Amino acid sequence: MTAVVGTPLRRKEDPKLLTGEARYVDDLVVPGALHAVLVRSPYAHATIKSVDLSGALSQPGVVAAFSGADLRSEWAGPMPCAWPVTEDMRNPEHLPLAVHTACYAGDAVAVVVAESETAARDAAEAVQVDYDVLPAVVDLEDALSDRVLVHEALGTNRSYTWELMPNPEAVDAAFAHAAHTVSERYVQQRLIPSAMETRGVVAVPSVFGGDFTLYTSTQIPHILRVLAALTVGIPETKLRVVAPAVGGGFGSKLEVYAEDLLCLALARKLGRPVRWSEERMENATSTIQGRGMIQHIELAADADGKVTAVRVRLLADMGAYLQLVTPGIPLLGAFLYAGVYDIPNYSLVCTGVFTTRTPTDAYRGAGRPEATYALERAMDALARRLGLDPAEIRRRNFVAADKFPYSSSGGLVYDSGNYEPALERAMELVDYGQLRKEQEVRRSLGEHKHLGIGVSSYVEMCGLAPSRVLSALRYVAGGWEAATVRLLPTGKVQVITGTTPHGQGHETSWSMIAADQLGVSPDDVEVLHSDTSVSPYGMDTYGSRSLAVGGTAVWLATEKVIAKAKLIAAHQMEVAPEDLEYASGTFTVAGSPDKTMAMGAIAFEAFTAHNLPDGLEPNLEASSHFDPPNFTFPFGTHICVVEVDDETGKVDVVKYVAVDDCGTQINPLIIEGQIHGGIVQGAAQALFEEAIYDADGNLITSTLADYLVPSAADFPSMVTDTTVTPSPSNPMGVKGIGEAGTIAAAPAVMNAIIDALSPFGVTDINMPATPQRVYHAIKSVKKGAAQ
Ligand code: MCN
Repeated sequence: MTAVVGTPLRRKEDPKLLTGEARYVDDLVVPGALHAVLVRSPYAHATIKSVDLSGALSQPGVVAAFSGADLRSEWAGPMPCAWPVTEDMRNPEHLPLAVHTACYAGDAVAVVVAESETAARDAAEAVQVDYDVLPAVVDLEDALSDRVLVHEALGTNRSYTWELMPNPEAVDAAFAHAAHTVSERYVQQRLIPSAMETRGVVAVPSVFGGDFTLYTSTQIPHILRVLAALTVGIPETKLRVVAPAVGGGFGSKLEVYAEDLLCLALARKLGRPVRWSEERMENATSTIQGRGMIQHIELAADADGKVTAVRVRLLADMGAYLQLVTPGIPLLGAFLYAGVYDIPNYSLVCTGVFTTRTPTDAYRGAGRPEATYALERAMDALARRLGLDPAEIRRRNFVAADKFPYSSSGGLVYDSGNYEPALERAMELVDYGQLRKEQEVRRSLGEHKHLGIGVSSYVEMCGLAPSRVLSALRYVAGGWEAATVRLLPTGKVQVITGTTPHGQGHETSWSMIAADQLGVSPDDVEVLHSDTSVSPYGMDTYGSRSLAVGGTAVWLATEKVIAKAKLIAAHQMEVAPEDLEYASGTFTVAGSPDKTMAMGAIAFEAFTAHNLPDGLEPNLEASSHFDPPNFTFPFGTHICVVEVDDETGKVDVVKYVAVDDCGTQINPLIIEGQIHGGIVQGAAQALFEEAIYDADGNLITSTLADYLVPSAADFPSMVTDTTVTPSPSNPMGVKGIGEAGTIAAAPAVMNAIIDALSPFGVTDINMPATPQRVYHAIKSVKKGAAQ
């Protein structure tokens, strides 16, 4: 059997997904199911004086309606936040339905349950809520002043202040002695994760068994099971959580949502299945949002442009409440503000702030795009200050290849890396020297379309995560992953994984790993996942962890299977186990190439158990729980080329080159797909997407007509390449790739735009760089120069 790992195998899950055969939550037919519709606050901040449900209850088909007060006794605990980042973090009470105060436009205040979705929607409009409108606070710096308190009881809008200051005096000294410094302020606008499938839930009770099945479009069935059990007060053993086909999540479905808990509580209360489907506009206001941060970054450098210190201050927008990992998101980037550079001194302070807006939480990259953005923009600012080419300033500061494993001043140990070849390869692919010449020519001719070249070198921390490190960061769960590998009597293979794919191709990747290890075809491997009854243990999918942790668990389980198979083969062939050699699913007696026994035959012997070694258990199956010793640190360089029209402000991406390194590659085709999608998502932050709120806290980009999600037509074909630097953090040497494109792309695009506009003296434009913003940036510097 030829090895498949490393080959671009097409994804085996795709035919079902592409032909409509896959079943999403909304496709599930559940007889007798009631439909829940939530009544949401139209105000960003308001006291709930009363909720009158009578109008709804009198509508045809309505079975029940409840206010937050009515359901209060249903909750065994508040909505969970699993990451109390500091001991004194302030976490306001958060219930699935607000009782006293609505704290963002979209906060749910009542629920109507009816025989049909239409009946429930009509009746929801008849619910009368008497609000006392309170002032909103949408601006982060304004929120910090505590002029308006989001949660009166907390007495402040600060949730926490988290510091990473190994040696603040050394940082101050580096700045005091620096030949050059730059001080930049960047805004990470809020983004709306717009998965193809909006959220959906069906909770099915067993009236006599007292147990519940929760079908939900989640990335985390395992984590949800534990936390829903605790919040709704259902014994964990009575709750099964199933994530059927899930149409993307990008972090937004790494969450315990009010609707999951409400459907369970309502199913318990009413004794009937209860379902809920999210509308696209609801998705904009009531699914978590991403980013939302103001960043102050300063770099100190010597006369040669060698950076000696980085100092960072962050204001992170929590939104109205702390969701599952809201406070920890900035921390996932907080250790990476030195990035790929050997910067000896480091200081960072992050303040988490409440505003009357939709809660924020994980969105593709979660903290790491923010860190990479600030650093890569600041490196370009420093290059301009010194008159150096952006590529040259990076070369002068890269962590040298012989320094790995590298202990960063941010407190991480980067597992492996070799940064310069990725930069050089990207420059070669984009034809960097030629582009710079073309840029000069265009400038000298006074053309209106300006060429801009943006470089972004990144390293990220993924493969979440060593459980002990998570504990040190005060995260309440572990970071291990589980897998079971089972040989069936016919020699086919079953892999049961604790990961929860929702677009990443795990069925294919895990099949490839098991196939090579056990000498079968990937088609002979069945991968089971995303159902807590089938895979009872798992930590699910996020943080580009699934391959490095979950895929490794699969690999380790196959090793155990092979070890047991060896004992059976040796017994059957009447030789010592040490005399057997193993390759591609076949044991061969050393020195006797004709004496072989294949894995399929061993599986059958293990199944019949007629002739096994004394004391050996029947069947050929093994489980593994892998807790990695370290994160993995993928890296690379992306180069974006733009044309900016100074008469219209329009930006066109004309070329995009990405060179990424995710260690050993399982499936290069999947990797390429992940990079493509990731880049467009990152570039969309730079060019198109922004959740815009008015001063009263209303989201004014709540439809896909107002919130610009890019299409294929908005982006040119990308040129991708990879380098391969295996990770020592796991036996296969793999690193994650699911977020890399997003992490690298936004700074590459923005650096390109600023590079194009540097002759005008434009040094910053807030994202997204819309034509209006670009145009006004050019006009305002021209005006400034004329004055
Ligand atoms: N892979 C590989 N070799 C490597 C690295 C990865 O073949 N060296 C393959 C893996 O086997 C897997 C895929 O690439 O099939 C992604 O693996 P990994 O980097 O481990 O990421 P996860 O599977 O943990 O996916 C999570 C990641 C995150 S955090 C977000 S956000 C994201 C992303 O994946 N959301 C996605 N990609 C997405 N893709 C889709 N279609 N939809 C989403 O919601």
